[in-house]
Amino acid sequence: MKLTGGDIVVRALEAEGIRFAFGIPGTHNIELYDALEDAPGTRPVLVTDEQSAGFMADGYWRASGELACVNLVPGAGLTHALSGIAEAFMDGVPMLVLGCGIRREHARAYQLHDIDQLAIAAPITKATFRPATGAELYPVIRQACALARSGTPGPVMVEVSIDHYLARHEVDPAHWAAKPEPLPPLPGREAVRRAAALLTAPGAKPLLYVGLGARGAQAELLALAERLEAPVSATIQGKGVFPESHPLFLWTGFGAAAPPFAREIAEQRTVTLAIGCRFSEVGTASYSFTPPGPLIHVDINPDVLGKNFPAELGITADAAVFLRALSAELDTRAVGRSGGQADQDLRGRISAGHASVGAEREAHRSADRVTPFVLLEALQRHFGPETIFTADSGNGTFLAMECLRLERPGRLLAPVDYSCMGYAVPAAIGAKLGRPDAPVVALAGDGALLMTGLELLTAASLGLPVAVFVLRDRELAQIAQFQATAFNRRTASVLPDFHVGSLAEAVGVEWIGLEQDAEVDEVVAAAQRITAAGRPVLVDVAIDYAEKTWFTRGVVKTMFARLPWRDRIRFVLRAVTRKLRS
Ligand SMILES: Cc1ncc(C[n+]2csc(CCOP(=O)(O)OP(=O)(O)O)c2C)c(N)n1
Ligand SMILES: [Mg+2]
Repeated sequence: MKLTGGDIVVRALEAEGIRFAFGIPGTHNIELYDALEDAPGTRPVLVTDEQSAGFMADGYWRASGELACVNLVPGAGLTHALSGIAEAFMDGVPMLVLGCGIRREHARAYQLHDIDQLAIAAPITKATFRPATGAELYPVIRQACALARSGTPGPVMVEVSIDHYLARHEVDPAHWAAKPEPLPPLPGREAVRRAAALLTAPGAKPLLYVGLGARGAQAELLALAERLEAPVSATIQGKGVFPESHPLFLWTGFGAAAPPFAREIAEQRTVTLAIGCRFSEVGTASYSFTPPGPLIHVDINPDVLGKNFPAELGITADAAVFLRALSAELDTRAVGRSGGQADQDLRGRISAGHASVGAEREAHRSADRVTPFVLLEALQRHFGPETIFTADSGNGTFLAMECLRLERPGRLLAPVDYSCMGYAVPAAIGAKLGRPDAPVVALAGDGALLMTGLELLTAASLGLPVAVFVLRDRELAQIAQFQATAFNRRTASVLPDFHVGSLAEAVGVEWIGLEQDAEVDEVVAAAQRITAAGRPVLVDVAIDYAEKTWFTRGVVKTMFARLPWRDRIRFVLRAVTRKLRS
């Protein structure tokens, strides 16, 4: 039969279960958009800027586990979208980047939007494809989607030439079968035996460290932690993979950027089992800890094993598959719960540690503005345990990481390894489309809001009830606070004033001001009611960042300690001199 390229692509998207195509149309892909208008399975979502399209597809996957598509015009559409694609690439988030290309049927030069797109996308995608014929469109898109989901997930780009969209092609849908997805790698028996031996050697005190790669292994992880009576630390992305109300949950991270109790407990462990993580710079607060050795490192991607910290044992495997094999091996060794008993001393120290963090926070409440932990605690209470939070590059991510207590993965979506500002609002829109049943709360920095806050118009036009809390400190705090510490002054990090409410009104979204702790309960409850009634809301929060996060304090300490002595002295002298002069 004969189908246009637009129809063929739509059929491939529908076959992949891609329900949303985020983007802005252009002359090159109007045929595709026309086909999408009639597609029952895939819906185009118009954004205000393509960078948001990437963040939306990202938030959609992190919240729902389903693949989405970024639908781009050549050149300008792709370059706008690069930030979102790169975030997905570094954070291990799959997406189909459906680019379109210039005419290839004639050789005219200087065509509209013509740049070498595949060269630009290559370093931030797992692969790029340019189907040579109309008949290739369907299988290539299916192949790209399978690749995006496999191994460490990530973006994959397919460039469809305008010629292929416009023309009709002779195809045979009867032969359009998807290739079966490759099975995840199985851990070798000997490797599992060695892991079990290291974890249960006489006197061994394991520490578990888990990342997003272990998101599908929550039950297995819980069983292992209890069986080994091992404390569990998570990466930022891995937050919630291990339930944080559990008495063995230590902290997000465990080094210089963690509170003293978590640091001390981790230091006393004698072996680390790291699953589904990569020890990235942000995840480790600038490599602020060394995992207690020996390190057993398990990940589906062999390239990450032992990359930043030498691994005694590197195992390429899916987390759940490995944990089940390990459990069977521990059965044969009759390893139970350290003699059938919970380690009450360890559990007591963890619980006292969390209590002391809480007491310290209480002691540093803001006098006249909103204290971060008071806000975050109220958000969890009013919006409930199913809530999905999005955060942005800035203080918000680290506050959320330290203050939220999450029971499941996919509840805190944050731009971590690429750390691109502008993520929170569009990711919240993607998350809400992916999980319409779950409340969605965005924590956006005021600087970040200036980048992608106009997507509130998208939320309003789609009737998506997301609650956006703008952390309004009037600065680019995550940078300003480093500048203040190191240089005793702030350069280009104080924001010009703007009126958040007027922005909300301009895009047809209700807004509320939140000035101080005493109003937190009332305002959060009001915001929750507005979203429960099906409408988005923007809350302008006068946040008080005076109390630094553990993360920020740890990063400053670690980076300073890494400097040669000469530079340390120079930094201190400069800051002191400036202080005396001011
Ligand atoms: C696109 C981009 N530009 C610049 C940065 C550097 N940067 C990291 S955090 C930050 C400050 C963010 O300010 P804001 O959104 O107000 O959040 P805050 O830290 O004040 O809560 C900046 C400028 C970045 N990560 N991403
Ligand atoms: Mg700010």
